[in-house]
Amino acid sequence: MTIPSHTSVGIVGGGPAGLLLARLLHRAGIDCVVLEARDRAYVEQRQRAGILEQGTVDALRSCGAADRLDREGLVHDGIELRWNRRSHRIDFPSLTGGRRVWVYAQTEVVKDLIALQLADGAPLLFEAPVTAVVGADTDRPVIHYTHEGTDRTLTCDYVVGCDGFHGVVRRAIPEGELHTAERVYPYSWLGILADVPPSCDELIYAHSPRGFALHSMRSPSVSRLYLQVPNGSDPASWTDAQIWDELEARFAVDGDWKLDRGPITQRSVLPMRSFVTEPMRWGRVLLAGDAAHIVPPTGAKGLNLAASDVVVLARAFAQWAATGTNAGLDAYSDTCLKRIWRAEHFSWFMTTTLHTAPDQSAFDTRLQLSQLDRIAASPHAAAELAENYAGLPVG
Ligand code: RFL
Ligand code: PHB
Repeated sequence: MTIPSHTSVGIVGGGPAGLLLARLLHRAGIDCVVLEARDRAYVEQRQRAGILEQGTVDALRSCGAADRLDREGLVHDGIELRWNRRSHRIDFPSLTGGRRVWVYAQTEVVKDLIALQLADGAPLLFEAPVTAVVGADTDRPVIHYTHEGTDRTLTCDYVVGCDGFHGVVRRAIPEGELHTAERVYPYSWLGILADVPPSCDELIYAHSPRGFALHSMRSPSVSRLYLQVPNGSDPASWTDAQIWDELEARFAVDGDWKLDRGPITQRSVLPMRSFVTEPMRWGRVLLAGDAAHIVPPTGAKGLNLAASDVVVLARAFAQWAATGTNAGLDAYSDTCLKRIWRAEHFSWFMTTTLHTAPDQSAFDTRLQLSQLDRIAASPHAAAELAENYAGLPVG
């Protein structure tokens, strides 16, 4: 493959944000190059999110990347909340005017987008770590990267940092220009993948005196489950039986529900953080997805926010390419931040309502239980949760 030395849009990072942006730009006839630090297998295997909102599914469909999603994705019309050994179902379509979500793993979205990109898309380079972006305030920002042992440069009209929370593009923006807001939570998740059919038809979010637990799934034969654990926990310090016992204790509910066990094939501990950097554009450098914001995973928003950022951005680039106007690019940051802050609030709300903090008082717990009771008692409170979870329209 010939690697160009100039492109319209240089995309740093081949995660969901970078890959979807590349696909949308390709469809709009705008040339771009994607530079990804890791190898293809690593990017395709990285276990992360599992829930797609309607807006994300619409975006994937709009660029021809949803064939397998439409065949294999599991449509979910609700979630179950558990607390005090009780259970309450939140029905999305009736509470949101018809919205629903899809269970389709981020790994699968990424595989689908990579396959399309390599088949007929713009150049996508793996093992091409970007070391720096210079000239954000000039007409021709330059990406410095290495590939096959050689230092290279890519000159761009615009650079988009889709390089995640630990990426380098954010550093191209002078420190004084960026404002960040952050919260680090005093607990983490131990996530497992298990070869066992899910013990539920819909996801279960459980509040318990022993801490939070979540039952999700990857397919009709693979379950994905999470346990709240202390920060710094070593995933290897738990035996499989201890993990299943703890999950069973936290999901305990009156009635005859049972948690089926199976071989655990993967486990990892993920810390939880809220983070927003503003603005998301400076000069000719723009940030999208986790490079600009992080949410704790309790609201299932991370991947969906990344997708909505790049939908807005792709529209702005299409307007710029067609008419030369920067209006969409100028509005990008403000447009996205409205949705981002809504998702930040919702993710914080779900996290702090369902988890038990190390210093939690009896008062804090009673507030959590009162809030959960309110959601069960009031269609208005339930609708507030459902609208946020199922996702607001991309705008
Ligand atoms: P990604 O997926 O982190 O992709 C960024 C890509 O950029 C590459 N990169 C570079 N490439 C070139 N040069 C450099 N210098 C580079 N530096 C980095 C990286 O290798 C990577 O491929 O960000 P993106 O595209 O914005 O997508 C966002 C989503 O991945 C993220 O919001 C969610 O997965 C968040 N998240 C979860 N969300 C959920 O809704 N549910 C979950 O269960 C869930 N689990 C998770 C998660 C995020 C995690 N991270 C980031 C620590 C579990 C983890 C471990
Ligand atoms: C997942 O399936 O990995 C998942 C689902 C919902 C969440 C977080 C993670 O809130």
